Amino acid sequence: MNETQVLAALREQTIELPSWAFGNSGTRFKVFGTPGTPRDPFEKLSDAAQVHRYTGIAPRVSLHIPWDLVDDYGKLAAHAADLGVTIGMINSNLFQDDEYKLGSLTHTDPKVRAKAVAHHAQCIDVMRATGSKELKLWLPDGTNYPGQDDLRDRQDRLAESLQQIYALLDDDHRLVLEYKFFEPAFYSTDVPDWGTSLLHCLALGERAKVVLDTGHHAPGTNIEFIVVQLLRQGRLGAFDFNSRFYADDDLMAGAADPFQLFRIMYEIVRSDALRPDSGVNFMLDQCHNVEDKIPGQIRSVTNVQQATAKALLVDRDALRTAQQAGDVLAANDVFMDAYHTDVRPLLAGLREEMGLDPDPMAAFKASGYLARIAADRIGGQQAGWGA
Ligand code: LRH
Ligand code: MN
Repeated sequence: MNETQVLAALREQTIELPSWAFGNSGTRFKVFGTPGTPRDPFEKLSDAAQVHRYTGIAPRVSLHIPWDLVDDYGKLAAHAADLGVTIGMINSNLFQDDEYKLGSLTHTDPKVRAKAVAHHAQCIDVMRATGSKELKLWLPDGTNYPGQDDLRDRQDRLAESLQQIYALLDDDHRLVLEYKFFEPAFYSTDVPDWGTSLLHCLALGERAKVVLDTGHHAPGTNIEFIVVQLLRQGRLGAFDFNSRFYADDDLMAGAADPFQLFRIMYEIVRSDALRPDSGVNFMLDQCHNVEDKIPGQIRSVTNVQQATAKALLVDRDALRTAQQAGDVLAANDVFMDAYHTDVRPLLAGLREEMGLDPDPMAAFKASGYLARIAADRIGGQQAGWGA
């Protein structure tokens, strides 16, 4: 790709933001509050719109139900439109109801499964009211001890429950199913890996795809290989980008392992899946436990953008020539050359072309927005996971 083509691809890139990243989050040890933290989904959208305002590539915000419950979703969608953003994926929540202690869609009790299915009917109503076309499922279901439940029966119950949810979708809706290898369950997880999610999606139908959360794999997993396999099947629906040093740390994308993010984005570019109509939704799924949330999202968006720019700069012809020749060092050198390229000047130029400040973080800091919300948002309950 020449520079014009690289810039054209970057100009089209969009990254979806998680509403919950703007609320308080933490660990079982502590959830720290922050002055100015949003108290409701309207304020979360206002903060998310700041990220789009300064990066130019974050025009959608994903909601989480019931964390983002409001009386009037039309009003929320109008508020989003006023801010220049739209509502993206609707995330269901199967991990905070007492009834789901031993499972939700996999529970032995049909009444509990029916409740979990009904929650998705509610989420689909939110999709209709906000114009969202994607229902995103992650279920914490699993067991903590061998023998606690029948692993095969749970899969059969899960398949049946997912079928019931899939049947509720409108024809232009998609269902994306996220996997995670452990936590909150510590012996078995019912959707632990890409293969299990893919099998359930294949059983459901064409509009069911897999969500790859970069923090949901066993250490040492070659995530970009999974990206290749899901793209080959046409079943990669979305990413939840974040980074980690140990487990599901939900740190800023590219912060812990920028090289991994580059390798993932290279496989996206190589399979021509960066295009807006590729059907792959690039989303962040993070928690800013100690850093300021809006700057944390700005940094994460620009980290993904940098990884994408480097991936677009890989000299594909030289790489293929070296690969075909079996020239291991030459091939790796071509790949690493792109990774070692400083793309910050290119991205600064792109932002200027887009009418933006070349340095989004500095521009946001200079706006005084953080001080304003800290002064304005007094009283009320700061938003969080409510766990
Ligand atoms: C589960 C998960 C899922 C969301 C939640 C906020 O670990 O990645 O995507 O529902 O985080
Ligand atoms: Mn996730």
